[in-house]
Amino acid sequence: ASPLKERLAQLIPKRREEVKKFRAEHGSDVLGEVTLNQIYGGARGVPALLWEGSVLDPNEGIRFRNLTVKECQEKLPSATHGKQPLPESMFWLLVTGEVPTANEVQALSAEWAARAQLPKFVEDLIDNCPNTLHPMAQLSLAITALENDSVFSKAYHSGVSKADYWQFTYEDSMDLIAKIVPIAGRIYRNLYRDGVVAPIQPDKDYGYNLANVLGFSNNEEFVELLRLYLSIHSDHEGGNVSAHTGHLVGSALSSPFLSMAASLNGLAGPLHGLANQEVLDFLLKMKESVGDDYSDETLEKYLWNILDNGQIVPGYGHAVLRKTDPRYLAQRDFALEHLPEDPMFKLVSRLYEVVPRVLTKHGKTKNPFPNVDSHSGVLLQYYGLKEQTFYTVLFGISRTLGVMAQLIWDRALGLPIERPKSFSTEVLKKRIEKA
Ligand code: CMX
Repeated sequence: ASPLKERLAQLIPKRREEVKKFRAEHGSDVLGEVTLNQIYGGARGVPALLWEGSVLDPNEGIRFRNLTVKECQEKLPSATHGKQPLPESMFWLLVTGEVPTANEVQALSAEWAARAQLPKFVEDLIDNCPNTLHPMAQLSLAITALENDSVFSKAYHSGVSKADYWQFTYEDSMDLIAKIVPIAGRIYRNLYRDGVVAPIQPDKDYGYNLANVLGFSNNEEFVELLRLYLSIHSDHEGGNVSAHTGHLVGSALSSPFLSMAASLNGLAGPLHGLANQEVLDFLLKMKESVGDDYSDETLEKYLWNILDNGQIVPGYGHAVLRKTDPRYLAQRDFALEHLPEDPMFKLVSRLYEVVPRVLTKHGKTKNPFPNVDSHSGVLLQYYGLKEQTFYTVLFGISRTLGVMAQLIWDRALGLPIERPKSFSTEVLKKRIEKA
């Protein structure tokens, strides 16, 4: 039996009752209005989605089930000799709203390791991808292919009761979280190494196993970095492209595999998760150009050149955040502790001082401060994971935790198919004239 599934089975009936009562009492209460600019402006700020795992405050940053990044680092169980939260403990928190015990976390590690076996045809599918196909496209293909063994799809077609959908969503989610690790390992080892993937260790945790399939598990510091990375990239409330896409596609009762593949395709965009790859490209080019000259004058000149060319500074700005992302700060703390003298970290540090000033003067972006993607690349390259085209895959593994946690609740609460209303410009004009 799965302790997490047992806990969920206790929590779901209570939550269903709570939501039923809440809706009965307040179902017609008004939470906001929508302006024409919001319709043309990416629905920014429109309150329209349910998302249980996390809520984003523009100034404070993310809270996972009401815990800040720092509180998660303090409260969530870590590895025996580590101090970063184990991604298992983050998943438990996102799903249940509760901090798990060390035993509960260990049971999750063991369950994920036990479910990690890949179907042979999925391995062949990855092996047959040309090495020119971006790792995110390979990841999405492989996750889509896991549909072959979806217990949710089978249960749906065999006519199970809607009240039980969550159980099958749970089973697929657990398989997906488990299998995405050897999938990522295979993509990495095929593209950048010898194609040999280390087996999943049944007695090790998720972060260790990810490091191991990539070929980096002999460095405990890197394993700790991955545990931190996987925990903090997991969830960023529901409106971002990857989270919203997973939720939307799942609302059509597409399986967790099909929903997550769609989510990953959104994460692969340069304005979203691909920004971590773009940041390292940007830093390496900048380093080549400025050498060791990190003076204000040289860095500012370089940045203005980019902006004057109509390009963006990757890793800076955010649709919701208006201050420095606490996930950036958690990674900065890690760097200050483990690689304070690394020249690339020093460049990132200097940019943290210079870019906000330049972007503020430039006057366009609503948030001149760094986001999560601004920092991850320099940490990974320090430990030898230098292939930046792979970075978004790591983000994708982590984001799977948040999207799956919500998908389980979507089905537990019986949420319907999503279908917001759209209008043409002509119809909008008519409605505005009438108003
Ligand atoms: N560099 C230059 N210009 C920027 C900018 C940046 N880093 N961030 C925003 N702007 C510009 C926008 O392009 C926009 O210009 P136009 O008016 O010409 O279209 C203007 O400032 C206003 O944008 P905004 O309201 O501040 O930002 P949005 O909510 O539209 O977009 C985001 C948010 C993240 C896409 C944007 O800040 C950006 O492109 N940043 C760089 C890419 C990045 O780091 N993405 C990762 C975000 C985190 C994640 O999802 O992983």
